[in-house]
Order: sequence, then structure tokens, then C-alpha cells
Amino acid sequence: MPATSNDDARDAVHDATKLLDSARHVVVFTGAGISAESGVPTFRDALTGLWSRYDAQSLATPQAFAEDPELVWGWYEWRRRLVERVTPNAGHRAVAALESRAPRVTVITQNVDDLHERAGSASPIHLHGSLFAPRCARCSHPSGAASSPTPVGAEDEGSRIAPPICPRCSGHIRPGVVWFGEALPEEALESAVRAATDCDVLLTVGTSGLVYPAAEIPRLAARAGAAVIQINPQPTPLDPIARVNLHGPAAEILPALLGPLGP
Ligand code: BJW
Repeated sequence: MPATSNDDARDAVHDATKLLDSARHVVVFTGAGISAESGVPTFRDALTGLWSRYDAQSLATPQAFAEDPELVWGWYEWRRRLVERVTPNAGHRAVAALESRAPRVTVITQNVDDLHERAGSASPIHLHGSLFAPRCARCSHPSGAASSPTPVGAEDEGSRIAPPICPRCSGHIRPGVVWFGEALPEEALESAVRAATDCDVLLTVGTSGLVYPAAEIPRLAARAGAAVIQINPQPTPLDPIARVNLHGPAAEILPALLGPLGP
């Protein structure tokens, strides 16, 4: 009898479970897709709000901030407040629970939200910074601006909001994220590379695998001999290096995959 797609999906989950069960060090590498079911739009799929009016890639640059700081700061303030309102989903929780079941787990995320931490992951590596760590664009002095109240009438994602001014040097405060053309935080990148070259399984979840050098992390792991398992509803450029491809939403697949693991 020919295998059905249900059989194929069951086999894929079985293969992935076996790989995870025998792993000494699991790296979980996440992108925007893991937070999608919490209500945080992904970077490239989102077609609503400011995302539909502006190309997100062109707002996430130092040039955009220099040209229109109020638009860019307003967009990030809107996103920070959105993240504060949402909660981690079953996918984030399954990843956090894995830490008490597998011998060693490293979570590497490209996301600038804090949903892994809020789900209980101990110390996720943030490759692209955080919405909650603003700093001066001129002197890098950290700012407490992340707790500023919403200016009246500035609740929607297209609101222009003047960035706060640095008390040290009077420069503009900017979001503490990594924009295109900027270097990733050195320590985070080094730790991620170390983990990728040491793990036996790398689970990549909800990333388009298009943005470098982060997209090199699963490739590095595969080259070092790790089995790559991918969770994504869509095909990505990482498909060819994945030993197992699980097609579907992270908040469904992660609990099904990680729930039955371990002691
Ligand atoms: C679901 C789902 C569900 C949906 N469940 N899944 C080599 C080749 C070509 C170009 C370059 C290269 N090396 C460097 C570059 C340039 C550039 C780059 O990569 N460009 C590419 C676009 C081509 N890289 C850089 O500029 C980097 N810097 C750099 O290289 O510096 C060099 C340097 C060295 C020394 C000194 C100075 C400079 C920096 C990259 C920074 C990226 N920053 C951003 C913005 C962060 C702030 C913000 O959020 O606003 O990071 S861009 C954006 O993309 C964000 C994300 O973290 C990142 C990755 O996106 P992600 O997470 O994959 O999201 P999406 O939306 O793309 O995909 C979502 C996926 O989820 C999809 O696949 C869906 O199917 C899936 N999904 N629902 C599971 N329910």
C-alpha cells in the first residue's frame, strides 16, 4: 500500500524524536515563526499595518533611523508594546521544558522579543538584540527609555514618536537591535558558533533562513555532523540540509515532538 502524507508526517516525527532522544547537546535555533502564534507578526510574512505600508527591511537599517528617527522609533515602540501584551505560546513552553529533559540545551534566537525568557528558557542567546535594551545611537550609553509611557495619540503602529535624548551626549536613543549592515554582538555570535559546532542535533524553528550570518548557524551545525531538524509550514533554503523536515506551525509541532521526550 502506498504511504500517505499522514504516514510520512508520522514517520518524520518518529525520526525526529529518535534523534532528540539520543542527543547529548541540542541546539534550538529560532526565528520569527515561533512567536507568530503568540500574535507577533513575522518579519517577511506580515502584510498588515505598517508592514504593508513600508518594507520592514528598509526600516531596519541605520540609514532609515538617521533619515526618519521618529518613524523608526515609533515603529519599534509599537512593536515593544505589542510584545508586552502577548504571552509565550506552547512552542516557547515546549522549548523551555526541553531544558530539564535533555542533557544539554542551547537556545539561539534571532528574535528581539522576550518570549523565550518568559516561557522559562534560562539564557537564550539573542543574535539580533532586544526590543528592551535601547541605547544611545551616538555613545552607546544604555537607556531606560524602554519603560517610557505611550505618548497620547501614539498607540498605533504608524505613529511617529520622537526618540528620547541621551542624558550623557544628547544623541538620539535607538532600539537595541541589530540592523542590516551592523555587526552582531560578538559574544552572542561566538557562543552560537561554539554551540552549533558542538551539538548533535540542531532544531531550527520558524526562520526563513535568509538573513546572514545567523542563517549560517544551522549550516555550520550540519557541516560539523549534527542532524538538523526543521519546523516550518513553508519550504526554506534550509530544506536541503535538514535530515527531517516537519511542515506545520511551531506551537503544534513542538509540543507534539518534545512533549513525549526524556525521563
Ligand atoms: C512559521 C510560522 C509558525 C510562519 N510556525 N514557522 C551573506 C549573503 C548575503 C547577504 C549577506 C551575507 N552576509 C551578510 C549579509 C547582509 C545582511 C543579510 O543577511 N541580508 C539578507 C537579507 C540577504 N546581513 C546583515 O546585514 C547582518 N550584518 C552583517 O552582516 O554585518 C557585517 C558586519 C560585520 C562587521 C562590522 C559591520 C558589519 C545583520 C543582520 C541583522 C538582521 N536584523 C533583523 C532586524 C532585527 C530588528 C527587528 O526585528 O526589527 O533581524 S532583519 C530580520 O530578519 C530580523 C530577523 O531576526 C531576521 C530573520 O528573520 P526570520 O526570523 O527568519 O523571520 P522571517 O519573517 O524571515 O521568516 C519567518 C519564518 O517563519 C517563515 O519561514 C515562515 O514560513 C515561518 N512561520 N508562521 C513556524 N506558526
